[in-house]
Amino acid sequence: MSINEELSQAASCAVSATSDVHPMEDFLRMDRIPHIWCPTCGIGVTVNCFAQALERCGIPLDNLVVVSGIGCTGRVAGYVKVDSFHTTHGRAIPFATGMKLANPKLKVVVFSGDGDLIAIGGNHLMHAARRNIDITVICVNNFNYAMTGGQVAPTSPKGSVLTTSPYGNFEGSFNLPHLTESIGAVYIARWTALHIHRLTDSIVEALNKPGFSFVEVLAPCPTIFERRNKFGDGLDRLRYYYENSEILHGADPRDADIDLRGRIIVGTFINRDRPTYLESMNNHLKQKIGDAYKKYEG
Ligand SMILES: Cc1ncc(C[n+]2csc(CCOP(=O)(O)OP(=O)(O)O)c2C)c(N)n1
Ligand code: SF4
Ligand SMILES: [Mg+2]
Repeated sequence: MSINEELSQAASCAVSATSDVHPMEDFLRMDRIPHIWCPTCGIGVTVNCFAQALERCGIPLDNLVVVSGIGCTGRVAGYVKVDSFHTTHGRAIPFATGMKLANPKLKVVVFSGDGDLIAIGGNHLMHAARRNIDITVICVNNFNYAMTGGQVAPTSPKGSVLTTSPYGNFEGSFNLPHLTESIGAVYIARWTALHIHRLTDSIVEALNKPGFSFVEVLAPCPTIFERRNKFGDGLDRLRYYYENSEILHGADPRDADIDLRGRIIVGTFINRDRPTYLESMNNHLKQKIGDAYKKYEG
């Protein structure tokens, strides 16, 4: 596919459809549109991919819950037409964990930003992945705390110019595929907002994968990150992704570091199996107390 075809597909996800009926209307709360996101922000593209994944994943929507934290990405919970919860900053994962354990039949999806999930919520991410809690986490990584004006985040690449790093960020940043691989996630993929088909496919795979699955989406934030770092608007950033991203399925996540202006490795890095938290608990207690233990199914 040419850059122009890819860009026009991505752009058509970011702006309203020309017909009166949006193709994803069954999955979105159209009464809440227009949404709050800036033109060419990558969050809208990601929501569109998620809606398409919901259409394809085969999971009954009555059984699916979306949980978001706080931030521009955190507003996703308000636009999806499923049961959804807009929780406090950083606490989407513990909230989701509680729901999954209270009702294991639910498919629980956490959809939030890099600051929410990796900074204030980083500890919760770590323990949910370690325990292999059966949830899917979609992380929109725009390399900053956008909603609060663009503070530096643990995901901001070295050299990033942001509100709190006017001379460039000097801290090292997290490589999210490597981080989540080392704490135990069973499915890990990274795409950019340009890779709409591959991102949609990965969300479908993640939704159907038992255990802790993690999908990182590198998304333009034209209003803050792209502007301050002189990357242009969101479409310029998509062009940058086109020219600089390389698909390497199965690559070692340690090689997936992000440089401010360097090559970006994307793909499905990890797809492995291990017992979920509830499977481990049921097996353990069955072994310990035998027939006295009634399998926990919620
Ligand atoms: C306890 C608490 N601390 C700080 C804030 C302020 N706050 C709101 S959103 C946000 C960062 C959001 O960043 P991210 O998750 O990356 O979302 P984005 O806006 O970039 O999509 C912060 C620090 C808050 N709402 N609550
Ligand atoms: S500030 Fe950035 S992340 Fe927030 S809506 Fe605007 S472009 Fe998107
Ligand atoms: Mg962010």
